[in-house]
Amino acid sequence: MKLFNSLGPNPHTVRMFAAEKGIDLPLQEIDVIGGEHRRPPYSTLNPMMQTPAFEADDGQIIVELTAICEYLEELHPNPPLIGATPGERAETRMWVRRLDLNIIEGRSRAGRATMGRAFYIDKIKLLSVEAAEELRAVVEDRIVWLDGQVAGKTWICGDRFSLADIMLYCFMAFGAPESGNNLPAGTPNLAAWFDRVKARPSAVA
Ligand SMILES: N[C@@H](CCC(=O)N[C@@H](CS)C(=O)NCC(=O)O)C(=O)O
Repeated sequence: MKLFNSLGPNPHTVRMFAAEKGIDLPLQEIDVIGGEHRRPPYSTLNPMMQTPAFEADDGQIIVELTAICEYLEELHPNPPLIGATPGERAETRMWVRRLDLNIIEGRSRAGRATMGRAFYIDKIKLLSVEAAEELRAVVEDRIVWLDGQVAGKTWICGDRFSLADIMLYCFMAFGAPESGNNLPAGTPNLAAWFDRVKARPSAVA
């Protein structure tokens, strides 16, 4: 197996997930800044032209970080990071879906249209800067909502550290100052949660 890796929070999520499980994941670096992901052979392997992509031992290519993590969990169920029971798996998937729909996709889209504008402008369709700022505000509203949901919990799924924590951590850590995070103001519960995740050895994977 190997992971087509690059800078960015999406590959980081898979590396951290694998590190939590003690999986030695060989990496093949893809130069996203140099546009390697938009040219063959990578663009043939992953027509979405994004990283990460994962090549299984039987040669199957799996794309989308949640699909890759699900696959790794099936091969290496312990420690469970999606869940050991149907109920645990459903709870993790509920949070992962909420993160994807309400925070991660919106934050990525807004970031590409603002901070990343010069890089992306001639490559993909972008929101206007104004729309991106509005989207950023919508996302921040959902993060503040999430802050209330994690009050009194150690992890997003309560006592159970999961893929949901890894995903949100990698996105809130990406591009953040060394001593801080990308969380909006008014999220003290998530700020404490962020520091707990950051203290795990896997965070630097
Ligand atoms: N939905 C994808 C998102 C992948 C993604 O956005 N990857 C970023 C790197 S973190 C990327 O390839 N960016 C370069 C580009 O979009 O041109 C997933 O779940 O893996």
